[in-house]
Amino acid sequence: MKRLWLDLGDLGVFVRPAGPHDRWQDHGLGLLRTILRDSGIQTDLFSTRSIRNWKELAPRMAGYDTLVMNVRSYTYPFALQAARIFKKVNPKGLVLVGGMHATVAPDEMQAIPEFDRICQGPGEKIIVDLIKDPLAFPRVIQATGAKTMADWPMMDRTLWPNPHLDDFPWPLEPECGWGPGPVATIITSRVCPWQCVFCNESSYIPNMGRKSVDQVIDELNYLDDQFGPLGSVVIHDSMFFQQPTWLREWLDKYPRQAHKKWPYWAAARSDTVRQWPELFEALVRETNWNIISIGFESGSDRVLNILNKECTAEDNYFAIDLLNRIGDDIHARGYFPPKFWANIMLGIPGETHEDAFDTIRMLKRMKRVLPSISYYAPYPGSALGFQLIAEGKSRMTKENYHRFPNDEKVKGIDYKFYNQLLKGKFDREVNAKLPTFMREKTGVYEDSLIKA
Ligand code: B12
Ligand code: SF4
Repeated sequence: MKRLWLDLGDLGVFVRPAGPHDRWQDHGLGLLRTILRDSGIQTDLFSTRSIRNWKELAPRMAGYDTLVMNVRSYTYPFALQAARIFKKVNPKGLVLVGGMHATVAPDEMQAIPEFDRICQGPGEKIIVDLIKDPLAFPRVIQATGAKTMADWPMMDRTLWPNPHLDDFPWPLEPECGWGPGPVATIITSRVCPWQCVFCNESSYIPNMGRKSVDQVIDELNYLDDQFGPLGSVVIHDSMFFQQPTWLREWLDKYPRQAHKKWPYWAAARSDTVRQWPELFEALVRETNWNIISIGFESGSDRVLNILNKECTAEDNYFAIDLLNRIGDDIHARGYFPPKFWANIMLGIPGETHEDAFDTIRMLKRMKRVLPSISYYAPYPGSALGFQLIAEGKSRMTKENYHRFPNDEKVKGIDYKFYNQLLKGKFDREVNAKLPTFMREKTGVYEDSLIKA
C-alpha cells in the first residue's frame, strides 16, 4: 500500500517569498501522522505549497493507492483540485478526507465523487483503522475524539513538510514579526466555549480537556533541546486566557521550569481581561506574554451585539487602557512593552458608517498595536455564516473560499466605503469625536487588512 498525505496551502509559498502565516505548519496533519507512524503505518508526504502550478502535482501523485488530506474551508478548493488530479493519475486510488470542512460542510463534499471517504470530527481515534481499511467504513463517517488533549502523543514535527528554505528553521517555524525565530507553535486547549456568531467553533468541535501545564512546558523544553535554541512561542489556542486554575499554574511554573521565559503570542477576550485583571497583568508581566491577541472586532455595542460577542465596547476600552498602562510602565523600566494583536472586523451585515468610525476610534486608543483587520467572511460552521449562505448573501462560493484581503465576501456591503475608510479618507469624521491627543495617529490601516 502506498499512501500519500497531501499538505494543503497556497501554491508556491514554500518556493518563493511568502507571508509567514501562509507558512505555518498544520497541527492536524502533524498529530495524525505521528499517530499513524506510532502504529507502524507509513505515509509519504507532499505539499501543494511546494509547487508553483497544478501541472506539477500529477507526477508527485503517480503510483499511490491512497490520498489523505486535512481540509479546512479555506483549503477546500485545493483539496478538490488535488482529488481530481489524483483520480486521473490513479483511477483505482482512494481519496480520504477529514478536517474542519468535512465537519461543517459535508454536503459540499458528498457531491464530489472523487472524495471516497469523508470523516467528520476529530480523527485521532479513527485514523489508523480508516487508513488500514477504508472500505470497511461508510462514505461519510462521524468520528469521536480523545476526552483530553493529554491523551494525544507529543507531535513529531519532523513529520511536517520541510520547505528546505534558508529562512525556514524546520521543524520549527519562521518568525512572523511577533517574536524572534525560530518559533514553536503549540496548542494547549481546544475549544473556545463562547458562541460568537461568526465563529462559535464549540458548536462543531467537541470540547476536550486541556493539556497539562507540565506537558506544555516539557514539549517546549524538548523542542529547545532538539531543534533550538527557540526564539519565541505562538500559542495557537483559539482562547488561551480561559480556565483561571490552569492559568495560575502556568503563571507559577512557566517562569521557573521553562529553559527560558520565551516571549509568546496568545489569545484573550476583553471581558475576561476585565473579569480577571490581576491574573492578566501578572501573566503579561511575569510570563513574558508580549503579544496579546484580542478579538475586539468592533468599537460599537450595536455591532458587538449583532456578533453575539458578549463583550461590550466598555470591556474593550478596559482591556486597552490596562495594557496601555502596563506597557507604559514596562517601557519606563527600559524593557520592550507588550503589544496587542488586535483582531478587527469590518463589513459586518447591519454595521453603519458611524459604527465603523467607532471601530477606528477604538484602534486609535491602543498605544501599541499590530492591527489585524479583516472584512467579515461568512464561513460555514458559524451561525451567521450558515444564515447568510442560506439567504444567498454569501459571495464565498466553494470555488473561492480561498480569498484575498480585499475580496467582497457578502452581498450588499459597501466595500468601497470600507476601502476608503482604511485609506484614512474619513479621518475628519473619525477624529471629530476624539479628544485632541488621540487625533495624532493617521488613521490609515489599509496595510493591516488580512486574508479572512
Ligand atoms: C492554528 C489555526 C490557524 C493557523 C493555520 C496554521 C495551519 N497551517 O494549519 C492560521 C493562524 C494561519 C489560521 C488562519 C486562518 N484561520 Co484558522 N485556525 C487555527 C486553529 C486555532 C487551530 C487549528 C489546529 O491546529 N487545530 C488542532 C488540530 C489538531 O485540529 P485539526 O487540524 O482540525 O485536525 C483534527 C480534525 O480536523 C481531524 N482531521 C484533520 N485532518 C483529518 C484527515 C482525516 C483523514 C481524518 C479522518 C481526520 C482529520 O483530526 C484532527 C485531530 O482531531 C483553528 C481552531 C481550532 N480550534 O481548530 C482555526 C480555524 C481552523 N481557522 C479558521 C479560519 C476561518 C481561519 C482564517 C480564515 C481567519 C480566521 N478567522 O482566523 C485564516 C485563514 C488562513 C488562510 N490561509 O487563508 C476556522 C476554519 C473554519 C472552517 N470552516 O474551516 C477555524 C476553525 C477557527 C474558527 N472557528 O473560525 N488558522
Ligand atoms: S471569536 Fe474568539 S471568543 Fe468568539 S467563539 Fe471564536 S475563538 Fe471564541
